[in-house]
Amino acid sequence: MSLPMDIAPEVADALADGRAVVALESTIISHGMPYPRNIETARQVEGEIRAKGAVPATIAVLEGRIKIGLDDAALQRLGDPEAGDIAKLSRRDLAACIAAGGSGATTVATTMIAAHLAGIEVFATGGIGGVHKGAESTFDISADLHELAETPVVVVCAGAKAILDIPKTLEVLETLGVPVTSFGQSAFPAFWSRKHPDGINSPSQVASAAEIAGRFQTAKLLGLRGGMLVANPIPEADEISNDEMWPIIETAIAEAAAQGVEGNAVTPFLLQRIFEITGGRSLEANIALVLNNARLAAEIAKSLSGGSGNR
Ligand code: PSU
Ligand code: MN
Repeated sequence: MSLPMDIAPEVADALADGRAVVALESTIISHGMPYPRNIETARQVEGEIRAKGAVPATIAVLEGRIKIGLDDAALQRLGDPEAGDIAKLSRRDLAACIAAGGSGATTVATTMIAAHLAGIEVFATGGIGGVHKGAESTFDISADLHELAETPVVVVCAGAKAILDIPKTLEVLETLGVPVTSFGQSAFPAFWSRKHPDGINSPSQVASAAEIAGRFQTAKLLGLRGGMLVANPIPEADEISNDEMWPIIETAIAEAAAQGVEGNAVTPFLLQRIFEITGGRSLEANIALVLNNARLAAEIAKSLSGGSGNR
């Protein structure tokens, strides 16, 4: 039995030449943004990475095979609700989906697994999953956190989604020994906003992509297992203030609880409700921060590949 994985020729060539490649997830397409902006955004994110001289590799599972790099038809299949159901695949779901020949979108956790299998070291997303508010009774803690402790991939995000309990998320990352750093500021960013209202700081701060690459290479030399989390604040022009977001987040969480939403449906439900309550503004901010993360991830990938971009 061989590894059921197909690497797009453009990505395979770049990897063979040691050029910069950036992995991208697909849950954000299938379960994180409404159609058709989800597909437009996926293409735009790939475009930002190319403009920086790196090669994008969007990852998903289609008909039982891990796809590293998606064509237009695959993006349509993942993003268009009328094209059929797409599962949300976290670590526990991956082998079952592949063994059954199924299709699904990869979360941060499973995108890291697939990127590592393909030899990709850098991955850009929006916000990682984390410890949900009320986790002391629900135990809802994303598998993304454990994956960061296991799999050697640099994940660039805009912090944990502000629907989460960010202090508890940082505590769990500390317990798991995951290096966490903020880019260009001390505060740990809160996804739609550059700072958390309670002024929560990252355990460390970096000023350049080269510094991030240096830390990752050092961790590998030391034989430390796992990845790194880079928290890149949303650009100032695109942020939504905490004053505005916080009551909206509280409302969405209360609705989820009242409707008994649980398990892996919680995050998509909250994102959709916040989109509706903000009249679509949360989506514009989400797109802006993903594009911003893609640019930084491309710079990190170039640093790791010895500065060589797409020649
Ligand atoms: N970032 C976004 N939108 C998303 C997600 C991240 O901007 O939809 C997805 C990621 O795939 C992440 C997942 O891994 O939400 C977390 O889901 P859960 O809380 O069920 O682990
Ligand atoms: Mn969960």
